[in-house]
Amino acid sequence: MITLYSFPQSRSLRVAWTLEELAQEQSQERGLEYQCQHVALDKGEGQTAEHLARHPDGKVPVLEDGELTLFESVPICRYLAETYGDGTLLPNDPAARAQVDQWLSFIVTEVEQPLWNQAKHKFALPQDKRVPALLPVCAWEFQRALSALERRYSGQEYLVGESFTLADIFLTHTLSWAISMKHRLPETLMTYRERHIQRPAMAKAIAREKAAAEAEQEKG
Ligand SMILES: N[C@@H](CCC(=O)N[C@@H](CS)C(=O)NCC(=O)O)C(=O)O
Repeated sequence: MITLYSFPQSRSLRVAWTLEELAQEQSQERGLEYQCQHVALDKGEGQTAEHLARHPDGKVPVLEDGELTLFESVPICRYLAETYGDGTLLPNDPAARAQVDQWLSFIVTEVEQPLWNQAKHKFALPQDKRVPALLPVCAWEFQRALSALERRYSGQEYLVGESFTLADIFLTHTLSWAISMKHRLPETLMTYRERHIQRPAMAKAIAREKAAAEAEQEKG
């Protein structure tokens, strides 16, 4: 059984979305099943010995698949697509696969980082470690990353080739994060995000993480 350790509105949604896309790819007989286990990061549950044994820094996402425990959203999603996919989310062709990897790397190192730094210096770091003067720098860096992105993305349906890949999951998720932090996106990227956010697998992934959180709350 696959277990995803998750928290709503966090990077674990990338994994839940990947799992839901793969569940749709699979034939009825093989159907990919997984459970979502909420980690109450807001109540310090990430730092318990139990969770630190799964993730050395007490974060989500973490994936368990049988004997395997993995952390970090990129390798988790790549592992899932490689193991359970049909070559769509992560193409088999080396050149197309390298292009997906190129975008994954660009998204997490260039596009996501200014957002994460902004979040850290706004609320995530301990109060005495926050440097408010960095906030405008983060906003500038994010816009710069978007400009770079726009030099390669000019309104096509998908980032790589003719089908939806992991690169689209990561970019759509990261753009949604930017919107939640009140960043302005260029029209082409707004249209791109709106198109992909409507995928049924995305709605299912959000619902799964939310249900897991509610189930934990009910337990008290
Ligand atoms: N690079 C990691 C980032 C993981 C991460 O920072 N997760 C956040 C939620 S989005 C977290 O668990 N934060 C809790 C904490 O910092 O203690 C990934 O992509 O999986």
